[in-house]
Amino acid sequence: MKVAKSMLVAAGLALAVGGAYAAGDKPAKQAKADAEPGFNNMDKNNDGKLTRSEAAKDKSLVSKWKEADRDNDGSLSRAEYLMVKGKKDANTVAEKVKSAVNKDDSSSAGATSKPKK
Ligand SMILES: [Ca+2]
Ligand SMILES: [Ca+2]
Repeated sequence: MKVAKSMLVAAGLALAVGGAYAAGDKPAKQAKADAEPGFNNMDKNNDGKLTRSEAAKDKSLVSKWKEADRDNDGSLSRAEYLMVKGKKDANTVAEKVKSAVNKDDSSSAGATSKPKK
């Protein structure tokens, strides 16, 4: 009887450990947070706005501060932040598409030069 009980405890422990591991195991999200501080991370006083000093970690954000602060109140609301970030993401995607298209061009050029043989 004692053995059965300890097996149950062990099973319960394994479940608890497994659950904790699953909860903490989000590598993709973690990597993204490392690459960019993010709004919530930078909003130290949690008022839903970024002051210029709060945003100082994000150099690209500071460099576009005037463009980002649409209502000129000296801080960025989440909407203002996302608008600037969205723009940046769109540019990144556009660049990726461009380089992909260029790659296709060079590979098709290689294919057309093949029959020359
Ligand atoms: Ca703040
Ligand atoms: Ca603003």
